[in-house]
Amino acid sequence: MTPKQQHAFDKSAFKASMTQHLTQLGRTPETAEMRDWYLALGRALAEHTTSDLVATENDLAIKQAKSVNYLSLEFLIGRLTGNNLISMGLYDEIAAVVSEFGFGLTDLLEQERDPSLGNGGLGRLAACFMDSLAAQQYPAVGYGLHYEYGLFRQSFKDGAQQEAPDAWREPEGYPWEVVRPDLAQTVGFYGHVAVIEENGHTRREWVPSLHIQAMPWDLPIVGYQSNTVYPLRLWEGRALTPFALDAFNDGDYTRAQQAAIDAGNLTKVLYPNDNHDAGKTLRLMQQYFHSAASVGDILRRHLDAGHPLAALPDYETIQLNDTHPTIAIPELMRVLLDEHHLSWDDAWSISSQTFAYTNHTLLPEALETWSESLMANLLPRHMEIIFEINHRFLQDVAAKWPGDVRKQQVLSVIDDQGERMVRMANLCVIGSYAVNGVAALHSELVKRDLFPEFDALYPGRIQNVTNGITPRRWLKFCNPDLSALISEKIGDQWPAHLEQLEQIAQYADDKAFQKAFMAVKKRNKQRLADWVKTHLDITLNTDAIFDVQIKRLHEYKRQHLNLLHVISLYHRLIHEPNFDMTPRVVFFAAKAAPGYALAKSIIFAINKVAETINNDPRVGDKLKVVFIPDYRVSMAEIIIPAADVSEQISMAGKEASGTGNMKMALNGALTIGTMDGANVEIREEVGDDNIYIFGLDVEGVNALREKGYHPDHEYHQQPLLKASLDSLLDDTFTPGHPGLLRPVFDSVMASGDPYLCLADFADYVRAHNQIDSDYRDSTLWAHKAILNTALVGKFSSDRSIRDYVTNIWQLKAVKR
Ligand code: GPK
Repeated sequence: MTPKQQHAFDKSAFKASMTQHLTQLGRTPETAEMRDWYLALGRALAEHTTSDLVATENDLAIKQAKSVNYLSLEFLIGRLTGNNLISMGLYDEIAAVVSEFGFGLTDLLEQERDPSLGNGGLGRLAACFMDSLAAQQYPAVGYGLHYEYGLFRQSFKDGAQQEAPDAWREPEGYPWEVVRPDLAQTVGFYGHVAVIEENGHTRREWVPSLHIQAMPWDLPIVGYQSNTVYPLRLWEGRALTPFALDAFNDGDYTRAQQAAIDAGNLTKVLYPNDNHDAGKTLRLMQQYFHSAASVGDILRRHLDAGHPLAALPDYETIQLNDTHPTIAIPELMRVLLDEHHLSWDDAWSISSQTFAYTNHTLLPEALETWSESLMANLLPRHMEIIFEINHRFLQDVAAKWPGDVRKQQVLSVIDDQGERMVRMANLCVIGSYAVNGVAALHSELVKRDLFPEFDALYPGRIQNVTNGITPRRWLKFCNPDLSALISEKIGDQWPAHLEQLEQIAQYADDKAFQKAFMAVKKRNKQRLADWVKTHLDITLNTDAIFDVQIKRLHEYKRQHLNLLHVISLYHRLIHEPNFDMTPRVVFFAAKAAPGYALAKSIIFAINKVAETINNDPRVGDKLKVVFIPDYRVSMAEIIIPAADVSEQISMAGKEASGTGNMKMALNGALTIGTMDGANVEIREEVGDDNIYIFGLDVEGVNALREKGYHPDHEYHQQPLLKASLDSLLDDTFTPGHPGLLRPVFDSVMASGDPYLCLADFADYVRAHNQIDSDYRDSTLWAHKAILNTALVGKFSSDRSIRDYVTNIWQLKAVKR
């Protein structure tokens, strides 16, 4: 691995720098431990990326070009050191340096704690997009929050999920970040709106009663094989010094004091919900804090570069990663109206040409709404501006559909059925010049089911950009052996041009290549098996099918359907004397939101089933079930290269895209999946023979609902399903304690099986049987696996970014 280097590498200077950083940690090369060496390495490398970051930031060509500002409450970046070494083209050089100090580079890299500043796919997508922006040198800034605690760390106690805080920077700080006090912002909350008379005009101005400082921390996003480094700018909430107390209005003093205590808590912790809106005040405070600081910084950059306000859409575009940063729209309006004294029409013209919005879900429980009274209290001026936006918008609706009150009701930003709520998605669609879904099917459903009236009102505004993944982290870095094998055949340019992998297809039936490809897979399986042995003390057979489901725990993702299949295999192994199956290890990894009781019950059930099966001597090594705790990016980097089968089994219509599906296919796993999200497009690329599609599609789901769905019919008609479900009620998996797994049983029986697990069970079993038999034909399997790697080049996030650039953002690359 020797991509071209951006800077001449001076080995002895670098060694001196590392020793210097050891000194700053109070260590010498003699007393330093592994962790000290890792920190010294990170800090020594960060000197280079920081100087490239500052140089990029000061590049006049970039100031004169258009930039994208990616606003996201989550950036699930994962460890930076290994990846940055690859981007910097220094991996081998640093491995040599580190070995001269007596260490292995991979061991040192293991010292880094993952910055888990996101929940799942949405946050990881933001990280892949930053990587692809930098690789292709499209000017960009990522804006996020500097959570003191990332996503909780997960462990199991008697099979039940336990959560512990994730102090990812403790205790020495994170070597890659740099604080930028000169760029700090101040953000207001609460207070009132003052009416100011000024030479015959009245204007309105917000007088907040609480101010919180937003301190930016920059993480370097290093462009692959380029010296372009963009900032991922994360805002930390800090209480202002007591001297600012005079800003407090008397009447609000007590409340402001209480809020001041909250100030230090503002960015303490990431909300651990995925695809779910919990509606907590502190969360809205985080959202506004993030938006206000980011909008402030964007305007500062724009004005510092000497551009007129009116030209903002020519130089800056703001991408809203889901509705979480929606409040940036009224915030920009407020600044333009109240601080720069623009007219409404001028301000709206600027704002509505600046924002674009990505929708990541159709799940009703994930669509954010905020209580109008809560918002009016926390952000009184923004609430006024939202009313005005809505008032003008509803006039357009009335003009388009005269007298149609229902249209007004569904399109209004305010939901007035019951407690009055602000619908953030509606505000986004109204205030953005482009809206996109994240896979072809999803974008169609956004138009057809979620926003049909908006699509009629604004034809062409709703578009599709299919998600992608960065090939640097998800192939080159995490699967070095496969990367080397590919480069041997097609050269080493593919990490920046993933469509070139197609050239691998010609080797799909080449015996020697098949052998080499499967040998790599086997080594990756061994690496995972070793991890499992060390950490979980379970011995695995690497000849078995490694069947993998890794993603957040959610009913719609149907880990419990997978569990039912596992139980059915166990049942047959025990009860059918002639049952023969290809050995299989079923891997799960998933965190459940701490407040999501059923998700936790499913985790508990999987753990109990695993315990029973893994310790039943009748099963031998035919079947093992492994739940890997504390799923995170660095764990994914070990699991994904080892997967034979990728489980993408959401109920059709529910998974907007999925991106784990892309990662596993790229690493040569075959997908078993429904016609949902990006599975549809993966099938288009790899062909029907190289994917296992099962179950109801969106139309089938709708038809079944229409007709009336009765899970108990499935239960009574399918003996294997019934037997599997019944074992959740007795004490098969919880010896001496029958009934502990009843919540999972009830979820698909008494609760009506909202995600149709039982309806899809039979076809899921059929697809797995096909996998079982295909895997035995190792030539056939190798052929299919190679074609998966070869044919998924489309899913590079470089392509996703080019789609955004061409169809939405209109950026030009600035090569440095
Ligand atoms: C969607 F709405 C949300 C959310 O709150 N969190 C999240 O991770 C995911 N997502 C979708 O569930 C995935 O299908 C999709 O691939 C991913 O966002 C990125 O678009």
